[in-house]
Amino acid sequence: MSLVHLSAPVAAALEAGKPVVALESTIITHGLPRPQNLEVARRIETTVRENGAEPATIAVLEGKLCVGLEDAQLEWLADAERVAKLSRADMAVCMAEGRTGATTVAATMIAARMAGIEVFATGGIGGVHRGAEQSFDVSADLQELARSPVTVVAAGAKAILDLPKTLEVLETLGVPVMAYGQDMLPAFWSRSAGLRAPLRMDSPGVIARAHRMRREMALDGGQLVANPIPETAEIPRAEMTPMISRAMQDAADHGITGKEVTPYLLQRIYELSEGRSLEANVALVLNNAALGARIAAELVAERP
Ligand code: PSU
Ligand code: MN
Repeated sequence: MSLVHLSAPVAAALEAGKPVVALESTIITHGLPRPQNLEVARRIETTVRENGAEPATIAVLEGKLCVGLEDAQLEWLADAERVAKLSRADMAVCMAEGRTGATTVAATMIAARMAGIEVFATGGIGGVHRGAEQSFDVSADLQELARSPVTVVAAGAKAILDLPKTLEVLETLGVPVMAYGQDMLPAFWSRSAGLRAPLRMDSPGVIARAHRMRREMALDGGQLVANPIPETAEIPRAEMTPMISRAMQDAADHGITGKEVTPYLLQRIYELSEGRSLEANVALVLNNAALGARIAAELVAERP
């Protein structure tokens, strides 16, 4: 029996060669505040559908690697307490022990690869944390981008990360970083990080072609598409900077380490911005879902 439990609509879409977009579940359990998380998770799925692809939200539920969740499963997950946050290191253990966990970017890429899904949309990826020269905190998402052949659409990385160092590590790992429709690297809440992106891509068709070229060359790893937040939803850098510094100081004061760092910072920034960060987060994730669906549609169209 396959390790991957496909939902009926995802199984049907894959079988028919229709476009499918993978979605992560850590954003639901650890990335967005309750109760808005459920509504946002549903809106992401709807946006993928409206743009012509089938959404496949991924999570480990009682040991089962589920690719595509029923609405009741999504609802349960959004409300569940103490769900594990899974990455490459602990995903198999969670499955072996029959426990429940949400998948990060790294774990979602692994599941997508196992299910034969080539495109994945989310909000932000993990990266090299500020102060990593002391803490050594570098997300396993970066390594995974170098291993699993999935095109990941994100809005760049949050300013809780050190963006120049994140770009350096991605370059070392051989991961293409593609800004969508502009020269500058987007930085999550703002359209520009003040850094040039290594690559620029202007259409879903070219991104799909590059993905296919990697497949034909048998290159390991995926592509990172950095899609800028819509202009109307952008929050100026200057407004976010003090909140980010404060959140980082609070994390240090509370001795937060390891996989708790990112969820702690996200929650703290949400509180400090009085919900303002959430609106921007929702706008950018929906924007990424739409682009992911269009890339997936191009990939399917190009299939021989
Ligand atoms: N960045 C965000 N929102 C998120 C995450 C990152 O802006 O929800 C989540 C993703 O699931 C990502 C994970 O894969 O955090 C990275 O965690 P860590 O830094 O512990 O590797
Ligand atoms: Mn980390």
